Amino acid sequence: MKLYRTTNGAYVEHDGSYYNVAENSWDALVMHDDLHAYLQSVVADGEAGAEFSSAQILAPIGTQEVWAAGVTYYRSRSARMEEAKSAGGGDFYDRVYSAERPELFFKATASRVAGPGSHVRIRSDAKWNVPEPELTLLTNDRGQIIGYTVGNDMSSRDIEGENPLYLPQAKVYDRSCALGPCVLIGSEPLPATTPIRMEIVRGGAVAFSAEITLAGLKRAPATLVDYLFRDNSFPFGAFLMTGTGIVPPDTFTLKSGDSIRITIDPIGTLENDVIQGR
Ligand code: DO4
Ligand code: MG
Repeated sequence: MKLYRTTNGAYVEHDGSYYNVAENSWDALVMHDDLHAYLQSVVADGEAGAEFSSAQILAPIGTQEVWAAGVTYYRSRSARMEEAKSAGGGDFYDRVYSAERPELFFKATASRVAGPGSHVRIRSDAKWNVPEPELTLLTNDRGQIIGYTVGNDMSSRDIEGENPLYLPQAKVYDRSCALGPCVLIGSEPLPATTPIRMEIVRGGAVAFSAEITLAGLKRAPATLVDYLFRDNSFPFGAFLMTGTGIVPPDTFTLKSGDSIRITIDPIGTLENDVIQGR
C-alpha cells in the first residue's frame, strides 16, 4: 500500500486506484496506532477518487525531522577515505564503517526538503557535488518503522573533504534533501535483492547511472532506528536515510539543469532537477 501527500490531501493507492484519506494532517496520520490497518479500512470503506490525477504530489512529510546514516556501504567508506585523505581525516571513515555505533547526523527540517518533480539545490559556495540515493525509513513516535520512501541526500564533497567537521555545511542547506514520491506502508524489511537505481541526465543524455541492491547495506534498518531513538524523542516520528552505496567517480560533479532519477522498486521513482543558486 502506497501513501501519497498531495495538494488535494493524502491518498492511499491500492491495485491502481487512489482513495482519499480523510485525515487532513500528515502528522496525525503518521501517529495512527496501526497505520496499515487504518489505510486498509480507508480502501475498504472508500470510493476511488479521480481527484488524485489533478493533484500535485508533495514530499511525504509533515513536521518530522530528517536524519541520515553515513558510511553504511563499502563504496561510501572508500570514496570518503579518498576524499578526506589530504585533510588527514580518511581514517575516521574506515573506523566508523566497522564500529558498533553507526554514524547518524541531522539532515533536514521539512522546510528544506524538496518533493518529487521540484528542484534540489547545489550550494552556491560548493564546487564538487553529488546526489546520494538512499532507502529512507519512516518511523512513528515509538521508533517503529512504519514505511519506506526514496531519499536523495545531496552532498558537497569538496566541503566535507576539506575537513570532516564541515559535514553539517556539506549536508544541510535549503533543498539539500528530496523525499518521495510516496511512502510504502509496512514494517517488514525490504528484501536484500531490492535494487536502488540512479540515473543523472544532462542535456538529454545519461551522464551517470548505477545500480546496487540492499544486500550491500551493512547495518540493519532497525538497528539504525534504535540508535536514533536513544535519548531522543520524535513526537511525530522521523525519517532516517540509510546511507548511499552509489558514489559517482571523482571526476563527476552535478551541474545546474541536470535531472536526477532514483528508483527503488517497489516504492517508485523520485525525480528532481538540479539548480545552483536560488
Ligand atoms: O560521513 C559522511 C556522510 C556519509 C553519507 O552521507 C553516506 O554514506 O551516505
Ligand atoms: Mg548519505
